[in-house]
Amino acid sequence: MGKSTLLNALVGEKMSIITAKPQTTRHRIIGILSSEAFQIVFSDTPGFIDDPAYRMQQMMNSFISSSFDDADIILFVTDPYEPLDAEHHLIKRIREHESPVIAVINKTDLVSEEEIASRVELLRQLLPGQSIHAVSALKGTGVEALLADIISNLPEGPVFYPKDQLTDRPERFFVSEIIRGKIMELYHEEIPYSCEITIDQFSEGESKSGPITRISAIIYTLDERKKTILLGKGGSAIKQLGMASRKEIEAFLDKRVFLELNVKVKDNWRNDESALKNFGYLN
Ligand SMILES: Nc1nc2c(ncn2[C@@H]2O[C@H](COP(=O)(O)OP(=O)(O)OP(=O)(O)O)[C@@H](O)[C@H]2O)c(=O)[nH]1
Ligand SMILES: [Mg+2]
Repeated sequence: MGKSTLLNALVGEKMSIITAKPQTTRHRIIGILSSEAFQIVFSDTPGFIDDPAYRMQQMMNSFISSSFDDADIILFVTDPYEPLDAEHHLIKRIREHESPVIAVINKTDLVSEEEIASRVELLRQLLPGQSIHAVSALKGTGVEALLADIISNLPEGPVFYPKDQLTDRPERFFVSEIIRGKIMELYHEEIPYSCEITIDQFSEGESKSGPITRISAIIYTLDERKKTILLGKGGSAIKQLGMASRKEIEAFLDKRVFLELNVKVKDNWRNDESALKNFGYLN
């Protein structure tokens, strides 16, 4: 659908990780856009999972529910390919909800004007009276107009965050997300879905060539076989992961980084309450 791509485009920062694989976003990620006149707190969420297979996926769905509960405006992000009808879970849920809804048809760079028009018509029928925007989050088309519509629908209220604050999560969360995003890009099949990352060291230090941020991360996976795949022959895969991650972390922090990755097995972590707490899915 491109929810995270849209969040990044609206906030103007590379905040939420984007990959071609489904279920990339696992948490509710907040991006804050402030000006003299307004403050918008955007929540990026996971995509809805019809049939959660383990506790982590249930928690992912729960982040959508909590966003529904808190939101003043709901952005329903869809694309020209998603099957949509009156029975669609989110359409039903949105129709029951009181907040204004803005339906966003994303990825319009991939289809013809006619296809966009028929999609707009379909959404008009499914969500009568709500505004509809056709955008390309990737190219930026229509994002300004969407933002203007969001601003015009904002309720009056107090400012929640300092004007220069972009998110509510610490740097180390984004560092772990960058590593997870690289795992999603570099590994296949079930590997990306078997992994979770924690950061066990994040400290500013000195090296011969100047200041350096030392980061050590643990990649948890489900079993020894997956650990072997993550490491690769002679450690070649993990080395590639480390290099790709470090490059992106350096760009994100705007600092030189020394990154160490360790792989550990944590059996069934996706159903394990204490592991899920530790990984930030449960309070
Ligand atoms: N052509 C095109 N591709 C897009 C656009 N927006 C997003 N994409 C691509 O669609 C894929 C998924 O984008 P994401 O932003 O990660 O989608 P998401 O809805 O956040 O996905 P999950 O977090 O997995 O639920 C990526 O490969 C993006 O580059 C767009 O406007 N046009
Ligand atoms: Mg996402």
